[in-house]
Amino acid sequence: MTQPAHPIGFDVQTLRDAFPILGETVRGKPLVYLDNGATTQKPAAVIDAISRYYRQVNSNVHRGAHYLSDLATADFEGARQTVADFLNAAREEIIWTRGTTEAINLVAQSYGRENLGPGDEVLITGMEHHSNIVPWQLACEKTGASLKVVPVNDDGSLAMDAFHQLLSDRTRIVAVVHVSNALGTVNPVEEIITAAHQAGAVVLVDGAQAVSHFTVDVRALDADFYAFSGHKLFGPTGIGVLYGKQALLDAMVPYQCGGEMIEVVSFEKSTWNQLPYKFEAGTPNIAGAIGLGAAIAWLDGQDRAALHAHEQTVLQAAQARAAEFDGLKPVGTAANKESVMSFLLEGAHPNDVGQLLDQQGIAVRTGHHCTMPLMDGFGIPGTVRASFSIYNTLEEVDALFQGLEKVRQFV
Ligand code: 7TS
Repeated sequence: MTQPAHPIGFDVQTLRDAFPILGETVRGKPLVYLDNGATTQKPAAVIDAISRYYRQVNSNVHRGAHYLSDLATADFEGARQTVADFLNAAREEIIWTRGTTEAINLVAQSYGRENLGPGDEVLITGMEHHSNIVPWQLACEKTGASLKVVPVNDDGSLAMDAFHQLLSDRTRIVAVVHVSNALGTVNPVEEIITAAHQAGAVVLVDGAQAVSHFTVDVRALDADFYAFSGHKLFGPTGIGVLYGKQALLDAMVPYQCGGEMIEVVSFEKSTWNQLPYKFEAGTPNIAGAIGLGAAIAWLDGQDRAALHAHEQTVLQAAQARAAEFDGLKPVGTAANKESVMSFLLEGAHPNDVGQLLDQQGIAVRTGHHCTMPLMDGFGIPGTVRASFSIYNTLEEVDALFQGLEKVRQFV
């Protein structure tokens, strides 16, 4: 297949050259990396920023003790400003976390425990990742609130009629995934946020699978909380972001306690530091934050509309091939989708398909994708998931389907 025409300034090969790992071979075959939902690869700009930090800057932050400490603090806080600009938020509203999981736990344990009580409801959807289910279950157990779930339609879209019916003046919190990791469905978060606010609820959006595909403006969305992970946005692991509206964060109690997050400590009473430090106990992941800042700066330097158009071209091509492939059953065919193709192959367990593809150098993920209730709803144990990113090509789509042809000969 030939690459389609893209707006000037986008060339997938040039883009691939920015990612050192894409030139690797695995099992003697060129790497075909289609597991971007799990984690994306990192451009040299990110790897270099982390290396430079450890080689030339390494010091603890906010201690003001010496030259390198000041430099590390400036880089670390500069990265926070980069994230704030990326989301159209204020610097004080950006809390560093380990990732999406920790960001959601922070809100559930702090805002949730403080604001929920018997009779209150938390509304989530049937397509949430476990990390946007279990923290709410725990918060509900501890407070006497109950968890309600918006069902998912057969095509993997959200049952919006049911959402509007389930939303009531008992709903305190709505927690919803922006883009489903298992299906690729893009949820109508604008509509959800508007309705939730009318009902008096706050909304947390799990943006783990969204921010790498399209721009997110938390103010335009009017999201109350927005969470994402650095490693799914071309940045390092171990760093993520919780955005929260300043008024909400100001009113919340700390989630973890220790150094950095306090103002004054005595044995009688301690007081909290200002935002965002109130939620950042202990020495933070300084190199991670700097690496994530570098990832966003790198992404900002790209034509994001062109990247998105390319991703959609690759997804459509894959889905078109899937529709013609005997015995392939797609899982998740909603109209509005990002770069995820989940499927089953007749007569083959997803894990076996994954292993046979791996032998051909093709990396996909198989299983329940940390969405067991969603898989239960479809009556399946899991799927094979090819998840694409900006650097995947139509040749790689060919490789995937050639790989699947071979799998079919085995099963
Ligand atoms: N929410 C969604 C929608 C996700 O896709 C993931 C990770 C998380 C939350 C948790 O992110 P973490 O960085 O805190 O772990 N999803 C996947 C995946 O689909 N395959 O591996 C991890």
